[in-house]
Amino acid sequence: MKIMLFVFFKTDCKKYDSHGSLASIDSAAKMTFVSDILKVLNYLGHSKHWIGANDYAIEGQWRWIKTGQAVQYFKWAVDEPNVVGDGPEDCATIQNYNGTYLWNDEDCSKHRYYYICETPYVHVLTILFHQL
Ligand SMILES: [Ca+2]
Ligand SMILES: [Ca+2]
Repeated sequence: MKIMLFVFFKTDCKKYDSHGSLASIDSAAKMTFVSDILKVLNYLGHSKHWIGANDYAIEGQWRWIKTGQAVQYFKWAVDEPNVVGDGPEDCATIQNYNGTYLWNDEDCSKHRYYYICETPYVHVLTILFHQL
C-alpha cells in the first residue's frame, strides 16, 4: 500500500491546481529557495516534507513523480538514501539536519509529513500546510 499514499499526495497537490504535483527539486537554486522557506516553517514545527523524488518503481533509480524523468540533482544527507527498519524507503523528504536542509528517503506509507507542491503557472512553490 505504500504507493497508494504517495499517489494520494500527488492527487492532493492537484486539488489546489489541476497541474499541481509534488515538487521536483531539480536544481541547487530551487533547493536553496525551498530551504529558505522551510527554515521559517521549521519554527512552526514543520520538520519534514515530502518532495516528488521516488524510487518505488526500481530500487535505486530515482525519478520525479511529476515527469517520470530521472533525478539528476540530489541533496542527500550523509548515509542517505538507505533502508532502516522493516520497510522500503522509496520516497524522498527534505528535513532539517541542524539547520541544513537535506534529503532523506523514507517509507512512503508510514509517515504523515507535510509536503511540497508545485504548479506550472506560478514560478513559486506552494507549501501546503496540511498534514495527512
Ligand atoms: Ca528505495
Ligand atoms: Ca532514509
